[in-house]
Amino acid sequence: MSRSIEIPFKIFPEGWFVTWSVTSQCYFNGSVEIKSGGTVLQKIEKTDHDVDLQYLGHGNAIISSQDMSVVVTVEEGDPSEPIIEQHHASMIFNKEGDTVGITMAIGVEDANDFDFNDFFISFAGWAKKG
Ligand SMILES: [Ca+2]
Repeated sequence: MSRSIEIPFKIFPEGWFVTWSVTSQCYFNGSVEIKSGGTVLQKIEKTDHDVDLQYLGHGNAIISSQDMSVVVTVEEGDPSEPIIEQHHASMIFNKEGDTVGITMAIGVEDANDFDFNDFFISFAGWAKKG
């Protein structure tokens, strides 16, 4: 039985260049979907029981909607344990004080040791591409 969580966020303005990368240290199989405006921009999967740090993938997009979310699905484990997360965000400013970049990181917990490293998704969004 799979368990999942959807984490919505609206911190990147429409039209920004948003990049992401995903790692895992969990035992279970699962997936991470990056969405904008309800459309899945990328689905990144973990398909083994290796608990060593794994780099699962990365991607980028000019986002068409500020309404973004991450969906983390874990295919195994105790179905009574909810998937939970903690996240933070910060800004990068130019010398005039304008916001030129925003970073965000999401730590996801899939069991009961609360290390929040089972899936880790980091974002960097930029007002300007290239
Ligand atoms: Ca954990």
